[in-house]
Amino acid sequence: MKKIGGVIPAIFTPFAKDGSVNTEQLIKLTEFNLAQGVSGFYVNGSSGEAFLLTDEERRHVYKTVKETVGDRASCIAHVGCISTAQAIGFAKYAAELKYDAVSAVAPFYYKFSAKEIMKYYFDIVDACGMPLLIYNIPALSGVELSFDDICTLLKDERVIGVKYTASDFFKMQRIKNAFPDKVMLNGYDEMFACGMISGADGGIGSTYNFMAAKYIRIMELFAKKDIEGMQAVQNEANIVIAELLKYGVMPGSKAILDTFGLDMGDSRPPFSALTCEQKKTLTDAVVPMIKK
Ligand code: MN9
Repeated sequence: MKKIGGVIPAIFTPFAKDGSVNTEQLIKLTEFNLAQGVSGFYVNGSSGEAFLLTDEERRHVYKTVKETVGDRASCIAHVGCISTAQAIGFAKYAAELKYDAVSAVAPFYYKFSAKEIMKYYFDIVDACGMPLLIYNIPALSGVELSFDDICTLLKDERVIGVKYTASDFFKMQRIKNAFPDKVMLNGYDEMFACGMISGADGGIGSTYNFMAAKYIRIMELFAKKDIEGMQAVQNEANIVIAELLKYGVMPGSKAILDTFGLDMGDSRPPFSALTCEQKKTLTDAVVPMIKK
């Protein structure tokens, strides 16, 4: 298994005019990310609109990204679903494709008990034999994994770490402190520097798709203990993110990537497409800061 850490984009899924997955642009976006110097890929996560894809499309995305990356960076397949069997199906496919690890959001919607959620994770690792990264994103999943639940999972050697998309840095720090050898990946890009200070080994995020350099820089500055430098670069990223959030992360990011010569298309309904005017207002406001 390749070492997982550093700056890992949660890759977006480009769509063609007819709404289908745009394979050519997905390959181009993967290469674009590699050229930015990213250390890995998180495939079919929230940013990839995984829950808006059919099973067949999701498999196609795993395959396309992994075949494009080859051995040039680590690849993590997000396999999370409400159904354990469906998640296992994706995890087995990721194993076949030689992904480095799988990751899964907690099963959501039905308010499963902690016991049921623990079983879901253990069933996935038992079935696929792959290292697993817990995906903790309570704001979207509605499932708050407790400190104790996360520790129970991390005690298993097959559970290699957490993608921590939450702003409770006290909890992040406690987890890292309890399991210093497990990988902690920050989830909210706007809090990347806070995550680094709280013990993260890097991050997984959507805005890395177009401004990975800023996060790579924050990691370098952290290594040099240059806190003011970290603040300055995080501030640049946050000026962009504050604008982006007005339009929605996926639709807005796709409009930004279009200005870099990619053709990302619109996000899938029920996300609404941005108007040409909205795209222009957003990109005029943020692209100079991204390129800074
Ligand atoms: O987990 C991403 N979360 C989602 C990572 O896509 C829901 C983040 O990268 C956020 O998109 C980003 C903006 O809030 O921090």
